Amino acid sequence: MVPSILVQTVYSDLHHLHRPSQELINGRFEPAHERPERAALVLERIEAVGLGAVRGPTPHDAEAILRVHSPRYVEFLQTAWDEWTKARGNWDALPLSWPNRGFRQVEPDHIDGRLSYFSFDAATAINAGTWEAARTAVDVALTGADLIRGGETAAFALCRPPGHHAARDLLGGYCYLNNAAIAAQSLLDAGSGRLAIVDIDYHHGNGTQSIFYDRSDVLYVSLHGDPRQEYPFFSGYGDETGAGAGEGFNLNLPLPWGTGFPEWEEAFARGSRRVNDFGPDVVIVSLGVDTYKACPMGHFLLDTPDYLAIGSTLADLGRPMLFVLEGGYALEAIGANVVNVLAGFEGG
Ligand code: OKP
Ligand code: ZN
Repeated sequence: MVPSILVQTVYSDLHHLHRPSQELINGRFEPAHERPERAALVLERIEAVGLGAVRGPTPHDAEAILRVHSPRYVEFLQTAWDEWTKARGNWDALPLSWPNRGFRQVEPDHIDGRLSYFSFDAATAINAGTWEAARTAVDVALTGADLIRGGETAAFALCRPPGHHAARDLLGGYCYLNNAAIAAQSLLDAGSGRLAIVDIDYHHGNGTQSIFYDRSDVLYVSLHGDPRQEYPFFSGYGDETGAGAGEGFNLNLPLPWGTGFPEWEEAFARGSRRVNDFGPDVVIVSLGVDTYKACPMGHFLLDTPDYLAIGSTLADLGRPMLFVLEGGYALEAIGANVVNVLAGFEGG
């Protein structure tokens, strides 16, 4: 018997250009967790188990990015490294203070101020190749969207850096450009009527939520660590249900530290029912595997075989599906966990 569906992967080596050296985490600098090996290991596993074909991205113009991100922000991302090296030197750019409560929301002139204005944490460094890598990750996601538009049942955009924390004009959480949101908007612009984004990364996708918060053509459903305990802390609560025309089209399912697969699956079933009721033309899955029990970044207890079940449940939605890679930092298992979702989908 041949598998009913093969998931094609879109991948580019250019993600290696983004290689932040360190991040501020838990009160100290540590080697960055979001590193090139992550994508390399996922690719290696895909090739080892023989999923669908792996292909490179096709270039898309900047227009698609500007449908989601502001022109000033995109200009900042493109020029930040040059300005930083002129002002500071040949090491990663990081912000140090933010326009918090009571501060002016203005874009300053100096690179230090601009880094702060366009970011929300100090975990998300910019190096020489960050822009090109982030820009290429968008091409990877858009090429995945093209495959779906061309009639494929599913495609996997092996994006790096990830995207779901990036808002219209904010970087953070290792994210610069919101790959999933840009792909979603491109599908809508090409004629899809409605679209669901199912975010199963361990962290709340504050960027994706905020981009579509007041719209009813994109349903955002997210399972994640409860923001009372977990990053990004200021987004992802259950009472964030959408605004204006978007009221009712945002579903957050926060779960406490220590959540195991039975409880996760129960919340996932709730999210899936909402997606079914919505009836999207396409589902985009923000696929993070930092829900894994040994992920250094997460406090859920999912195990490698659970990801097969997740893929199979996603197949039950019966919709064309674009998988977009987000987080997952347990290098020893990232390949198996990501590929299990895709293999579970193929078998489901
Ligand atoms: C990116 B993605 C935890 C600090 C968290 C940033 C996490 C970014 C996660 N003590 N720092 O959603 O996987
Ligand atoms: Zn995450």
